Amino acid sequence: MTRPLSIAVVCFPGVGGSGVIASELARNLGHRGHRVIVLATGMPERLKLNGVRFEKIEVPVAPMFETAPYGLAVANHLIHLVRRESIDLIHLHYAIPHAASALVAAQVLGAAAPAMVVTLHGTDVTRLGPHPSLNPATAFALAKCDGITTPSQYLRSEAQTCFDLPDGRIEVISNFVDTTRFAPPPQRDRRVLEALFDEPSDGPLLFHVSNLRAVKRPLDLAEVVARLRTVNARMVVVGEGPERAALEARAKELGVTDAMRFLGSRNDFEGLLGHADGFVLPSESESFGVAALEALSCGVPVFGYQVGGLPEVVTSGVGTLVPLGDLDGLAAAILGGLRARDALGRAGRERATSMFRDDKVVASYEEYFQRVLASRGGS
Ligand code: GMT
Repeated sequence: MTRPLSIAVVCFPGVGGSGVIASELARNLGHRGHRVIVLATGMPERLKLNGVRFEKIEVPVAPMFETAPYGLAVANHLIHLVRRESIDLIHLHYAIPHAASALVAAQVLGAAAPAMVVTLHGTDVTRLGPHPSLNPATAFALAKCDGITTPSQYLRSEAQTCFDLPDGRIEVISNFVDTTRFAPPPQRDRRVLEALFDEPSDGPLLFHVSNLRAVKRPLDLAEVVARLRTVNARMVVVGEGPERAALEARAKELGVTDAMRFLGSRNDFEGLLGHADGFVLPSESESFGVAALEALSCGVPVFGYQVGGLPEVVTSGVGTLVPLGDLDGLAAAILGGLRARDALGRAGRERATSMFRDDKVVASYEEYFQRVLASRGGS
């Protein structure tokens, strides 16, 4: 680290990966001596207990607003913050609407505006980015900000096309994992997960964590369990989301309700995850896949589809990715992976610690921030 910075972080507080990464990055930067303030409409789950300063963004409601003016509230909060105290850099997670909020704040603040860095996370590029109601202003705002990052090469390429950004404009800085918190248990014990089910069984124990949105294709989880009924596979599902009811209904139709356990939203799942035989992530799109990385770090092989940036995280020695929607292939890959479970798990842990350990990646962010500041003459 060169000099300590004052950094404001803007993120969505929900259970999604962008909020997880923003919170963990804020915590790590704080530990490395930077002054960090996180701004969001609520305290992000992963920020709780982490001792990072938090400010709530207030979004006014009024009878004439069909939807609250969140983007404008972010811009104004940033303006007040910068007028009140010294801020070197504002790091905004998720481009929509944060890139436009940053642009408005920078215009109002003029010469006093700090450096603005936007991290693109996924659907801000792949789903929302091309929307005519969002694209031109977001592309303009991104062109004006001081730095842009993506967590994968895949998302960089998509973002360049979507927002018409030139080569070299986007820095790839991967997502990361706390390899101490997400670590293999000293002794793998299948009874830890078996205890969650009514009946004991010797079948494979699978695990899934997500916010159960349609993009995660959660119904495929029940399909996979049904295809692995012959070996008595069971699955633990952590997370809450709009598709949970549909998933439970599909599990019932397929007769696998007893083989699936829904634990709801919880933040302490790492104590369970390491005892699983495999992690299943059947997303149809994933810019990176933080949940997959957390599984690798716990020494658990990952199985999913060849989509987006997932192949940059899950390589062939640490799990298997099959073509999107190939449920039979996915079930077969899990069965095959079980035979090499320990070797895959060891290689996954090694990959997580050597490539994606939090302190290494946070140092890359630090270096990038310093470069951005130097390029505008601020360091
Ligand atoms: O883009 C989203 O869907 C939101 C975001 C989130 O908040 O969950 O997820 C994305 O960002 C994560 C952190 O960078 C990535 O690990 C996820 O792969 C990515 N999700 C998608 O691309 C669908």
